[in-house]
Amino acid sequence: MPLERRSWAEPFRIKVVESVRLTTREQRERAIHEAGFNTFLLRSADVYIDLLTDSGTSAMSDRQWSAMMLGDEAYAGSESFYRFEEAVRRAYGYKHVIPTHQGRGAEHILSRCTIKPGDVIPGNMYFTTTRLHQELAGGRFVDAIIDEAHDPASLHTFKGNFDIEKLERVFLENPGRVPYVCVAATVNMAGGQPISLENIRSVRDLAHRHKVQVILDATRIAENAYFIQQREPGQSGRTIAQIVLDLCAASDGCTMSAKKDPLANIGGFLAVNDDGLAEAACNLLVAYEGLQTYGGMSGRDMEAVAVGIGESVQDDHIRARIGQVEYLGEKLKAWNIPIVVPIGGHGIFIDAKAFLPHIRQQHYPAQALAAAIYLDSGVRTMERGTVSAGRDSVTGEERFPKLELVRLTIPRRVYTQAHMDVVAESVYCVYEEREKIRGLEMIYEPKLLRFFQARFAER
Ligand code: P70
Repeated sequence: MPLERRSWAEPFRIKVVESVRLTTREQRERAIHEAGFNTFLLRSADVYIDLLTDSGTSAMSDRQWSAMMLGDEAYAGSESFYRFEEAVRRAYGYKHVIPTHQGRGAEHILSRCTIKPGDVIPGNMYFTTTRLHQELAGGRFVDAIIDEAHDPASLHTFKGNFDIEKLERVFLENPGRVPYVCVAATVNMAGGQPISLENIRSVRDLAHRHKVQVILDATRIAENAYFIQQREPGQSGRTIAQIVLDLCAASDGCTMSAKKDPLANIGGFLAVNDDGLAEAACNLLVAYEGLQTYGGMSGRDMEAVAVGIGESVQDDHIRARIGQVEYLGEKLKAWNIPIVVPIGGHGIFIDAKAFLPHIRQQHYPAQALAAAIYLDSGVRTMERGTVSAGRDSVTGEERFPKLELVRLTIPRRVYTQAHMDVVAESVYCVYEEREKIRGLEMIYEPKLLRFFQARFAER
């Protein structure tokens, strides 16, 4: 009998391994109490499978490691910068490439160069560091994503799309006060959801009619391109590399965290077409990041990013990367565990409100669930709900987002299918015992990006 479907496997074999530590329940009890129920404050030695983030946690290839030996550590005019610049231009197509130490460095420089106090920056859902830099520059973020993005159960195929009417309203209500539109591909806080090519082109057309620039957050653009290839009419025969170039061509520039898609452990850049903006950015760069030929990265870092960018837009790579995320998501779905659907690009997002209906949002259900999963198995995940949303920058009130999520983020090329099975089974066991999980109260709250350092106690 012919097989219904043939399996696929990762397009690599493993050359180096790193041991991980299994812990006992008592050790984990102690660790999570010492960490104030915040998975950011755990020591990695106490973590078995680390799904906190896909940021800077990729396994580099043999080619990346060997390129690092070629790092030119000259303070000025490093050869590594020129290879980095060439790789960025080839993959993304922008004219000017401004290196930064990571994504938020690029966000800082961009915000400082473009935003005046009182300005408004529309985007397809907020991201924590992006919005913070917009606010620190005196701007205000306005969400213009489609309503479906805020509904974990909506099966819309492009939940990262802008609502073009909402966006137009922002332009009409704030004439001359919109420096740029911030377009994320994919949308992290919505669950790694993609924007379609058609939608970003409409955004570009509308923005340009209002003389407003479009800046991409290209951090996970190859993953976005994969969903376009799979789902958007007319795109299935095209390569990821071609679609990535099309996405960039629909914008005037981008910020990038090279710690995600580009498969590096550190690095980033701002890339723009406008000569004046590039000049202003290079000026600020020397104050905050470093010279325009390193921007906070070492020569070897730039080599690793340059090679990683090339690998990140290969079809085989991205199919296996997102295929692994889907494998985990399908297992959880089969057990009726409430997750954000469609399954996103960089991780599985558990709907903590649906998972823990007995915990009110004021008592941080997603934070409590992340701690409970760690206690069960040593799997580390991240809260993406009320704690991450923080307080309103004007009123100081806590924001209660519709999406109260726990993110199981899959590092690229790091874990195996067996690891995914262990993770899925842990979430299943926690789900079986969910009534026992208690809400939390915050006993220490930092002022900026509170989720990184906040501490909690059980209620
Ligand atoms: C994550 C990481 C970083 C990120 C991102 C998007 C769409 C910009 C950046 C900043 C790390 C992180 C950051 C804040 C809170 C939690 C975790 N996302 N845009 O795990 O880039 O980290 O290089 O400065 O996702 O999602 P960088």
